[in-house]
Amino acid sequence: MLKSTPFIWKNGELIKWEEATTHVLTHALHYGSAVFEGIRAYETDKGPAIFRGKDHYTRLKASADIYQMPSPYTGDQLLEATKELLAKNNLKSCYIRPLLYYGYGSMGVNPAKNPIDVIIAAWEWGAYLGQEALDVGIRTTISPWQKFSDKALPTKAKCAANYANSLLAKQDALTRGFDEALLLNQEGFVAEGSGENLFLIKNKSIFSPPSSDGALEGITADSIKTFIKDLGLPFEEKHVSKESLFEADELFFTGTAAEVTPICSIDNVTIGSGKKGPLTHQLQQQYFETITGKHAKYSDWLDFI
Ligand code: PPE
Repeated sequence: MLKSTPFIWKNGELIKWEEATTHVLTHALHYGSAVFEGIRAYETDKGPAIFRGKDHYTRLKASADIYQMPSPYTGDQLLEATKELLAKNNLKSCYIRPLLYYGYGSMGVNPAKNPIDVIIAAWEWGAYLGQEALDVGIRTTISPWQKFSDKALPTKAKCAANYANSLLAKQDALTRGFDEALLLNQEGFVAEGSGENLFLIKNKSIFSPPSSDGALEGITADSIKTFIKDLGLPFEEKHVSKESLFEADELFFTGTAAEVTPICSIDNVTIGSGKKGPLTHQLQQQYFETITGKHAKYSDWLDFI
């Protein structure tokens, strides 16, 4: 169960969590006509800070634009609203879910006659795949569900509808006793996890699939790529074949929710040492230090409440 908080922000106001309900004929509930973000805030020595809030709200705007949803609020307004929400809820370390959706008013696929509602909810949410996942790593499987092509749905937009594909893959993985799914695209290259981007390490070089292979342009992945560049490590964006996965020295997932999660096996085949690898460990540590404000170099990424 979600750990509720006193308030949720909706259309410019703070309302009670229990009262943040919606009509059953809300358009988004029927047609997936919603775009959203997942953001985290962490406790730092200078108080709670939202990690890369501006970038998340920029991506929300981009998702909305792709679907021609005019947002009633600017990114800056939503970031301010997020700060107010966290302060009023007295939240320190938490997950933040902004959602822009077509509300109640008319049925039928055409969304245009519905109002656009905006909510921001925040609550305490620990490790997405469990603490052990971060320490030891997770067991993954290659999904029988293919990642949809960007010719079918824009993979760049974080649209609720995309997550039907993720849900099928995740559900299947869990049913078969794995922790998470890896989705391949139509060409057979790795796109991403059900809610994470993938990184591969081979002979001390780091690789990640291009977004054109069906991956969301992850903000966590972008932070990791920045660390890689600043540390002077070799990095290349390239197609990741299924075969190359099994030959990898290390594999890890990134995501706001999943943070930096090592992968220790795929379909019961051990990857590398079968434990968190040294480069994964280094980048994970750098990520945790950065989000908790321990690297002045990346302080621009933090918005204090
Ligand atoms: N790919 C997908 C499909 C995805 O959903 C996410 C985030 C990422 C990659 C990583 O993106 P970023 O968070 O910007 O690094 N998934 C969000 C939702 C997870 C959920 O179960 O809900 C998240 O991590 O917040």
